[in-house]
Amino acid sequence: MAGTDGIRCLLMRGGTSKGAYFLASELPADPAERDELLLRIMGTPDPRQIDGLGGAHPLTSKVAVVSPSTGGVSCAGGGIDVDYLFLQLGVDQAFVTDKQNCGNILAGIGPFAVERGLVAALDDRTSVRIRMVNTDSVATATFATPGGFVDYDGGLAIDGVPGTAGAVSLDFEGTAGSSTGALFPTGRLVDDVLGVRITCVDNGMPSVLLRAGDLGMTGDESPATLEADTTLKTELERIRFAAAALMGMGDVSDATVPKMVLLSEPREGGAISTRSFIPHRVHTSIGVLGALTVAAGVIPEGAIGHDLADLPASGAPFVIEHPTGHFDVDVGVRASGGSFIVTRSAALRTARKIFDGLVFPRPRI
Ligand code: NQM
Repeated sequence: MAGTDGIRCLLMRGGTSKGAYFLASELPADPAERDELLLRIMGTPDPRQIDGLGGAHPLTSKVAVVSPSTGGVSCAGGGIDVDYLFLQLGVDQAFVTDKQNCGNILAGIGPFAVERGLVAALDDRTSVRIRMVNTDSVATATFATPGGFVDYDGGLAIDGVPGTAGAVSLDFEGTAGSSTGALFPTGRLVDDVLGVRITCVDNGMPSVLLRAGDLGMTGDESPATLEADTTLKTELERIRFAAAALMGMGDVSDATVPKMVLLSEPREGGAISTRSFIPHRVHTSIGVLGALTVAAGVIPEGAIGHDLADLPASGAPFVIEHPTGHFDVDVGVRASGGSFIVTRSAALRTARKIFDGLVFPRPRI
């Protein structure tokens, strides 16, 4: 339990992110006490997170809290194995937020559930049904478990991670509108905010899609170039606040959503090119739910980005270009009575167990 003794923690790469994974029962039950402890474990606030596990970037300042399922049935009718609460921690600012979900850290949840004995692995392959507590939606993770043990090795390469590892397939249910209530939460495909045309969309990650060209950008700038552009960042933040109000999200000054995604025409044979502000640093690739959301957002004719996109043929992957390569997702959207329905959302990721042991939080300052 929390205190001066170490706390059991598994450090895992999930997709293109890295996080500290805990059993809920091994953290304080009180959320305020838990969050205060997690800040000390990760070394926040400090730009280098030198005294903790955090890696000095939002993509490596993440925590998963996992517990046996409290029961329930998914919208596809299956039972749930485990509950996963995602927490995003600040790096140089002392905040912990549960207002967003994370599909990259999700990739490690099934393996973690097996490692901790919450789910008994089958020989060969195991599927774990996960309730994503932040958005009350469900994902099924399937991965290799030869002889009943997780096999992290394999031949799948994902851009943004060196080498190859074992595939974790992620199938999502109920992502559309899971944070805001609707796939297009303003009720329109396009809104005009502060003179800029945007599409507000939520297929698991509330996001604002903008044409890079409308902001004077080409859309293939590096994350460092975009992060150094303070004029652009100020304008994006003003648009983000106004868009969030239209999306019914209220004051988002302390939230890491909505994400702001600059779109441009594909350059590498994909469907669309992206640069994602998450929302202040620029993603070195793109989030899982972020990618599912961009795909669902640009498919309908008339949405921002639709005319830039080279949409895949039916059944082919939707290839999202990002700063370190591409991410292929499987997303289906169909029109229904004046609105749009997401018919499938799925992606492949990899995960790797890096360290399993006790973490010793730095003392209170
Ligand atoms: O969109 C970063 C990540 C994410 C989120 C962020 C994610 C997702 O890559 O599902 O994975 O957008 O803050 O870890």
